[in-house]
Amino acid sequence: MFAKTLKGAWYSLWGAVLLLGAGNSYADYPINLTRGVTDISNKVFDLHMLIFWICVGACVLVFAVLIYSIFTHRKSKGAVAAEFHESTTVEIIWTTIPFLVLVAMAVPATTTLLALEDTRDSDMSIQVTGYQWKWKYDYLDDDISFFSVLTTPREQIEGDAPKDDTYLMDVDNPIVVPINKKIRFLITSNDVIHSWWVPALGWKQDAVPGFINDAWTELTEPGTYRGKCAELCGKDHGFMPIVLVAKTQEDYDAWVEEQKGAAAAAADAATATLTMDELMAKGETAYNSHCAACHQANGAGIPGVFPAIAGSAVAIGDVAKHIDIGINGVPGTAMQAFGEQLSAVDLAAVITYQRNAFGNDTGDMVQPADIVAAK
Ligand code: HEC
Ligand SMILES: [Cu+2]
Repeated sequence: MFAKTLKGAWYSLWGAVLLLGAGNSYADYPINLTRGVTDISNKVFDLHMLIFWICVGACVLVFAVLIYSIFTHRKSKGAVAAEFHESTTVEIIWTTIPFLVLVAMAVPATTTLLALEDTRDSDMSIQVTGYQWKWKYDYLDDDISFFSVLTTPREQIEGDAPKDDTYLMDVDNPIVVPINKKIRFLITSNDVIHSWWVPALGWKQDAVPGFINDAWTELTEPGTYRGKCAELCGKDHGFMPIVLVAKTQEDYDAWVEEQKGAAAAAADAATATLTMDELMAKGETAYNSHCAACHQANGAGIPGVFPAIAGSAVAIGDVAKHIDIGINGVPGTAMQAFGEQLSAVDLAAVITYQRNAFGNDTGDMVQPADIVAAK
């Protein structure tokens, strides 16, 4: 019985060793913490290594003494147990040494933690808001605001198309920041708890409804850094990636101008009149990015959780009611207010799409102007 257990233990040990070895052979799948790309992420990495080596040192020392004692003072050699019960000297030694080790660890840990939390003297602030299941970025100094939504095509998710390298890690509008600027993030949520995490920055921060947590970063290299929501936040938790693009100041300024132009263009577009085909095409795209997570790509919903759009009393009934739900949502439910999230054009298109797809052949068209009027 014992021999059997022992054999089992050996197999498990070798299994674990083999697994670790296998993990190591993937170049981009390291076992250790990664260094990241910022000064802070490097500080965090160095702290981690320092504590790790202190632990290794303590472990080696303790086991060396233990093994030495067991071996040298064994019974067969006639060892007699020493009596040092209630020895003040021993008690002082084994209290002082661990205490000093802990202090030695607390100093660098506190220094790093304070640096991580120090959001003073930032050059710009971006508010990050988690939504089920997307992120919203508000540039508080520049009056830019947009949502960032997963763009991985449904076919890849459902296994009908090969997956790209950035599978589930692509969004329509990445968060763009300049390099060499201290950026303060104000992180919060609109519904449930999310967590904003880009590993290369060296930290993650919870997004809690009703609270604002802050964090900061300063990047030095232009590039694209990816992350995702790190808090289990509902059905599509794994579908709210983060793409952060760092640009040189010059490119960043150009991007800011572009965003302001895009806002003006959206305001112009809100007065246009679209054809049924245009509305349906735009509507399908908007539906798949913003509505299909809950109402499903085929409009069937998930019974008992998310109502079907196919044959829905709202989608084939009164248009005004449909527009109202689109703009204001249904308070207290997962049905969000899309009035702020989507442009008038996209909202008009998606409502037209819902009224004419999935067998809802109402023939109704909703124009951007109808949305503007309803707001
Ligand atoms: C996070 C999940 C979620 C997303 C995303 C979502 N909805 Fe909903 N939707 C709901 C829920 C839940 C309800 C039911 C609300 C209630 O209890 O009345 C609902 C109800 C509706 C209804 C009324 C259906 C009926 O028969 O009562 C319409 C219309 C609708 N949503 C349109 C949309 C549109 C348009 C979008 C995308 C722009 C969208 N929804 C995205 C969750 C969602
Ligand atoms: Cu989330």
